[in-house]
Amino acid sequence: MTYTSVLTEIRGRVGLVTFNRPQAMNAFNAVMLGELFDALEAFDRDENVGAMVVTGNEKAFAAGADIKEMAEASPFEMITQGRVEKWDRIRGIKKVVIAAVSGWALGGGCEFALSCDMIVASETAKFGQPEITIGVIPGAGGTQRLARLLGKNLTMEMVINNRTLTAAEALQFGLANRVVPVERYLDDAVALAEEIAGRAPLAVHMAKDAVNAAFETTLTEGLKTEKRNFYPLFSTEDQKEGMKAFIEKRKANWKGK
Ligand code: DAK
Repeated sequence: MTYTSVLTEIRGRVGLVTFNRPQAMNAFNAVMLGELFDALEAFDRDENVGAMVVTGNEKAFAAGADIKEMAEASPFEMITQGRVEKWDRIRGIKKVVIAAVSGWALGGGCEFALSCDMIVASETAKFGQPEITIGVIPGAGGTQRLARLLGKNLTMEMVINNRTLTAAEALQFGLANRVVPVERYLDDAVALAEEIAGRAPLAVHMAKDAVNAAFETTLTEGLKTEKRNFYPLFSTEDQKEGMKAFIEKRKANWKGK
């Protein structure tokens, strides 16, 4: 598959997607958004890929949706162009996706990073929801995902008063998993993804699904999901291998079965 607005490569067992609209601070136009999810879904199906990383460049992860593209849109066009469905495609990805963020992660860029499973940030990363400054509000989950992560008051300040978070704040408030010097953020994200790609694939999938359930439902229902994901793993070869390897004091050899 040939893309123009994203670049793709496989490093080890990690599928890497790089936003490629530096002239527009990697703003998401329809083409880039479509290519992003096409690429992630292709990696999700690829047996050679165990986990994924999405990144931008040092100056901008992504500055949000392309304002020039949607400036004249009517509500009807916003709905019928399938934009909402496009953004939701991230929720269908089964393998782990890590956002490697440097520079600006604004609007939809911040929301996309929040939709990933983990965030590795450079010291220069800045997270914000500036939609209020252009007369709208976040539309790809920002109000909900930030409120769950940061609580109400800070989310209100970000969404209503364009408060941005520095990388240090993102780490402090649990939005970023780790913050590293700018020279290292991508390599560290890929190394983390490689580590995850080396784990038992079915267990990783069930774990991701169970953790995500915590944000969808009540504790009682979430605990049921956890059990539903836990027991079937005892029918896998990897569970037998993992526990045998522990007892025999050796490294497990995962098959993904
Ligand atoms: N859209 C289009 N172009 C953008 C852009 C954007 N979001 N951000 C930057 N650019 C372009 C600039 O227009 C400029 O292009 P030229 O003028 O050179 O042609 C180029 O990128 C360089 O930008 P600057 O000259 O502004 O660079 P600076 O370093 O001075 O500033 C900045 C960088 C990132 C702070 C600034 O560019 C900025 O504030 N950008 C806008 C950030 C923003 O407001 N983001 C929120 C966009 S609204 C939806 C779901 C989600 C969304 C929509 C719908 N559905 C489910 C339907 C999401 C909405 C948004 O994200």
